[in-house]
Amino acid sequence: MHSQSYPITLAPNTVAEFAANGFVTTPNMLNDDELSTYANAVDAEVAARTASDTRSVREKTTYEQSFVQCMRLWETNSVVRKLSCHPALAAAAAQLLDVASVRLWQDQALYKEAGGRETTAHQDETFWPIGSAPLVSAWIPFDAINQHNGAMAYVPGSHHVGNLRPVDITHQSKPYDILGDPKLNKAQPQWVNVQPGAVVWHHGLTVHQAAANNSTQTRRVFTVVYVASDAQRVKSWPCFPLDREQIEVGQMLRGPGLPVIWPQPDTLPIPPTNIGEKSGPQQRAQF
Ligand SMILES: O=C(O)CCC(=O)C(=O)O
Repeated sequence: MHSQSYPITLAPNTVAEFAANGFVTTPNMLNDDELSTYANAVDAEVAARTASDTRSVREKTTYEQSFVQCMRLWETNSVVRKLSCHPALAAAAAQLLDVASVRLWQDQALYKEAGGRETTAHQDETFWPIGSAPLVSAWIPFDAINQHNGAMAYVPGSHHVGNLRPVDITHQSKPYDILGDPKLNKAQPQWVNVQPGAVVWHHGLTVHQAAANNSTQTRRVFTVVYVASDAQRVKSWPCFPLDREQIEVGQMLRGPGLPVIWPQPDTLPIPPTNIGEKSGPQQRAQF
């Protein structure tokens, strides 16, 4: 058992809902001051990283039309670092996964521009060589989001079916129609409207998608992905956060790029020095 008490203890029915459905919303996780501080910091970081990109949505690739994706902001922005390592969120992740300790797997801004297309249905964890290690994403909206401006939809219980075929969400090849996978037994995705301050959590194997943004404003979302601290690499295929730490197949995750954030460390983690281009918007399709 961990020795730190949780900053926010989740209600048993929240944990049970996540275990049953593979997604759950937790309201009031961030107050208004925190939200505006973090939203401003993420806005600034996204603006800096995309400053030289003057293309309109229509001029972008199919994948880029789903969102502007900027990854590992915690490594380059000390304010965003506080959000990515937020103890209440990391502790909530540990409670949902029912593990004593979690690491930061990645963070990212997913800004769906006005007119941006839908996000193709997929499972996250099939993209990464860590098998089915306990993994959960916090989807943190900075604005109210509904089906009109890019809400997410989740297939209830789909995390129980295990790793399905990876979906090429970049559309460089025809994406696998995961919603038609026989293992899902025609289960339909459920749309989730969300207010700023809330967090929507989804399990690494929950099938999910997002609606197009038919509004005139950018849909601003930040996500933090947490993985059980004792997860191991199980495949050798390239994966930036594992390769950077020289983690081989069969070895446990470790290193400054994959810091333990629950239990809360004494000080904020110090990011790795070899950030490179992989922390910028060039780092695509590594959901
Ligand atoms: O926000 C989106 O459009 C997609 C998000 C997503 O797929 C995820 O957070 O895993």
